[in-house]
Order: sequence, then C-alpha cells, then structure tokens
Amino acid sequence: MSDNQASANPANGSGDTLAHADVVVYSSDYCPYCMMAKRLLAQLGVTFTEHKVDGKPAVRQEMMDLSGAHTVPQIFIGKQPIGGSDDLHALHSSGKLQPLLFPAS
Ligand SMILES: N[C@@H](CCC(=O)N[C@@H](CS)C(=O)NCC(=O)O)C(=O)O
Repeated sequence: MSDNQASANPANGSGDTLAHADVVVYSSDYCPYCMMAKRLLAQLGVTFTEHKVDGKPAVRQEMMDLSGAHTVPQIFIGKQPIGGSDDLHALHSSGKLQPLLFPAS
C-alpha cells in the first residue's frame, strides 16, 4: 500500500472500505500497553506499521526524537505524535480519534 492504508471503517456501518491516515506504532515485546493500543486499533479496523524497538537502539532513538517520550508504545497518526496507549484510549473515549484517523469522512 502507498500513502494510505485501506481498511473497513466500522463507524460508517456500511461495510465500505475507506482509506485512513497512516498509523505508526513503536512498540516492544511483552509490553501490556502496546498490546492494549494495538488491540484498540485492531477493533477500529485500523492497520498500522509497527516498529519494534527491542534490541534496536537506533529505532528507539528515532522514536524518542519524534515523540519526545521514552516509553512504548508511541503512536503516530499521519505523522502526528499522539502519545501512548492511555492517550490513544483517551482520544477514542472523547470522540477525537475517529477524525484523526478518517479526516475526510
Ligand atoms: N502511560 C503509558 C505507559 C507506557 C509504559 O509504561 N510502557 C512501558 C512498557 S509496557 C515502558 O515503556 N516502560 C519503560 C519505562 O518506563 O522506561 C501508555 O499508556 O502508553
């Protein structure tokens, strides 16, 4: 896939396939917060690119440079750093996640 990733948008209820913003998750193995974040994205039908930081200091450094944070996960939607799992869930609960994921809808 190129700039956008296609997936079903459960929110529109039509079963149509809509493009959503690129989502990138920096994560680590055996990380409960990473699992919670990835589970929510999966529930929303959102596909994402995952960068594992385990044993990869350059990737971890890249994550810290881009996010300003050192914990995993760090999640980016359309290159915008949105924080970790708690931040992702807070955006979802407040209704602000869907517009970030589907800005055209
Ligand atoms: N509030 C954060 C917590 C993230 C967190 O504590 N992640 C752990 C791994 S599951 C971590 O990176 N620990 C390393 C550290 O705190 O330096 C979130 O929701 O993402």
